[in-house]
Amino acid sequence: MTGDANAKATPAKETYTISMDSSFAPFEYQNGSGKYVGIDVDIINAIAKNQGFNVKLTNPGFDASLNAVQSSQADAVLAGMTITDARKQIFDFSDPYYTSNIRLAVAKGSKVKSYKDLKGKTVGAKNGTSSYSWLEDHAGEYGFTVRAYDEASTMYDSLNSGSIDALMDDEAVLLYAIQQGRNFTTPIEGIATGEVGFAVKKGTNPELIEMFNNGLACLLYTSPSPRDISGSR
Ligand code: ASN
Repeated sequence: MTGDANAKATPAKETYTISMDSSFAPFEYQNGSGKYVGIDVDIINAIAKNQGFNVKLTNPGFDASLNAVQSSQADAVLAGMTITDARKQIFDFSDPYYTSNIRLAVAKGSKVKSYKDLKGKTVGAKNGTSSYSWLEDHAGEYGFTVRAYDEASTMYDSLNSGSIDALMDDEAVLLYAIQQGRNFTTPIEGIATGEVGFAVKKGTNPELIEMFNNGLACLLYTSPSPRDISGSR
């Protein structure tokens, strides 16, 4: 961790636009009244409050968020984004705030018990994600076809209706979906994809990364109780 819990960087603009996934519970998702809530929402609101900057949150989806930041339509991505060497070529990342696995899900009762059982089958993943890259890298080896989705709810519904045979997503998100009633199982262990961070377009908004790191350090090391960092619900 590089942040200083006692330091404050100076915002370079009035309001920063933070782009997020559209359907990625429990990190960002719409509650019953259509308001976006979740871990990423809580984290950025708490950090902005702690560091004294304003945020506007938008939820176009994961791949759309990467594009929005690359084209300078948004200042940063906060969407459970894995820190990878390939991404480091085009983004600057904050200190990590989470460690992630990706994992395969199939419908309950499916005969798929290993990657080998995916031969001839169709597996979904969201465009631009680490799950999508993993599937692309292994499609030849196991003989499956990859289907790309813009967002998760259509993909989850496709698995439910049987129009795809399996899907891959972040493990925590999958397990949460199952806990919330999705009729899926995860027959194979997750694959470690590493740490997750907040990202800006490479070479831009350095003060935003500094404020994120300082605020994160403050939340992790000095926050008296988790109740103080929620409040967005
Ligand atoms: N964990 C995914 C990735 O880093 C991001 C996401 O699905 N929101 O590729």
